Amino acid sequence: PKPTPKATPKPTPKPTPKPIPKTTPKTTPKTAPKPAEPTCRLIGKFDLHGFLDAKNRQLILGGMFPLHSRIILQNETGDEEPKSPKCEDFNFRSLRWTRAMMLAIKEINNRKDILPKISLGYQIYDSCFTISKSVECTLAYLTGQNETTPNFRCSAGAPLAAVIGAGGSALSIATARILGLYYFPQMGYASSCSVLSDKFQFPSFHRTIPNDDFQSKAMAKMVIYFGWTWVGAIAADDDYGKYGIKRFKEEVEKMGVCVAFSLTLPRLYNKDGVKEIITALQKYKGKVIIVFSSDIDLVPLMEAVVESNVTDKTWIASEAWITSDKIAKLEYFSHLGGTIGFGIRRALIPGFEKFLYDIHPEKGDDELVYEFWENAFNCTWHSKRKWIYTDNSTIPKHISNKPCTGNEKLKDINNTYTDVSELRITYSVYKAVYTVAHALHNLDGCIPKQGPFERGTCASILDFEPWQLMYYLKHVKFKTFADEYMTFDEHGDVAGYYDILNWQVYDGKINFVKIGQYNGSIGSYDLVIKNETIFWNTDTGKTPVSV
Ligand code: TCR
Repeated sequence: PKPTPKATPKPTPKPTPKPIPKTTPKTTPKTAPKPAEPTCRLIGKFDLHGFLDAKNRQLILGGMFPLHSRIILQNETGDEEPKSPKCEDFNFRSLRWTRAMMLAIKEINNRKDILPKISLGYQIYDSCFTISKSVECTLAYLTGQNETTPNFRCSAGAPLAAVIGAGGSALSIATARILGLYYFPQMGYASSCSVLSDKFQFPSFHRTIPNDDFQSKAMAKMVIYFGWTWVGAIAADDDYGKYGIKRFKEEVEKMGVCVAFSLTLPRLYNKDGVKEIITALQKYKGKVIIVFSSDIDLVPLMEAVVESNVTDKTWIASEAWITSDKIAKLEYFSHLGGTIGFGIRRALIPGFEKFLYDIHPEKGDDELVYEFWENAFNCTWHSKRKWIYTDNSTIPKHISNKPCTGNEKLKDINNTYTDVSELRITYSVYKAVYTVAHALHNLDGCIPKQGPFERGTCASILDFEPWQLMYYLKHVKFKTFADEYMTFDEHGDVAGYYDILNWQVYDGKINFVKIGQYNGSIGSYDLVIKNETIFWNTDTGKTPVSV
């Protein structure tokens, strides 16, 4: 059974008019909730209150990005008040994604042709790459827990129109289960797992990244194309890895290819788990290894590959690590050079580079920028630590004691944050914001009596129900600045297009050279590879033979 609404969409289930009540600890039911430390770190808020006329025509977009890669639990024992985990390991790449959301919003606000009478603001949270934080943030959106956020239905303040995120599939799956209850619009920019296409489970989820089914199929076709008959497979221990590899196996096995081994990367770093994989790799005589994983989860394995000198393998990469600077390092090139993988559509966003450089902690944009600066320049803002950092101003071990002066220049360092050569997920974030904006614009342009809802009614831009915006999201159609046509199929999915990339070294760095493409929506000529442009990291320099 599909809950797909027709001309008069009915919410499934009906949006609850009441906000979710804030939880109060059972033991102290009468005390008012204390002004708790923020559980979900608000890393960016752009609220136009005050700038606008009294009518206050503004809407907020929520955003969730993994600005840190791990959480540290704050409760050692089970017999104390639960505290929200802290986050560590700053992620420069996702700060770039976050900035793409900010730029898109800024552009839309300046444009006369999209939502001319509405100002968009944003409310961005750090998911810390974990499910628990993402769920916490989702609840914060729905309840307005972080006080600045109005309840999403509260028309007195700025209503929350949609949530962009939550990042990886496991996080989006968890958050989509909650947002789906309210039929609340969610736009994924990096969640590619095939299960998210199931609208019975995730009725309000849409995404601007293709469903991984295309990628698994493309990988299988590539294996056949190169004539490999045996391959090894490694998957991250999350929905992305498991489903990606599962579909890949189904596809290749249909065509008579054997999967020699299929191993799972340990979820939390664990030496034995990594060692087990290394042993399997050392024993394996075959050459071709397929890896479906995010870069963060893959780092420990690739470090071990280099350390234990596993060579003579050709790595096939899924989209999440093919262009990652965490793995594509020059020091690893003798082991990982020649890697082939898939990248989603790329586009150079006009003005983005300038916008990226236009960041400085003392500009007062956001507290997070202090942390970014410390990590980028390996220095410490001694004066700021005490009042900005919630961790009692302790200086993380990896950061030097050298004071930050504020005169450091981003141009002087090589940082993935300012690298605009591979804007793929970044472009996907940008598209996600534009998609919501176009849907809102169409909602606003509804002609009374000719509207899509009961008896031709329209929704009002400042007081609509989440399911009403869902209607417009489902029917959105527009062209991006890069001439890409954006529209969704009935599963909330976009067309499956990938560039096929190959790691080659020149000019003293690793380059991701396009050696072909895969277009899942055209028939038999879907996979195109230019053999002569490939760099193979094999003894002969030729295509490896898999047995
Ligand atoms: N889908 C992955 C997460 C992910 C990602 C990335 C993470 C993708 N691409 C790039 C970091 C960098 C693709 C998922 O979980 O669905």
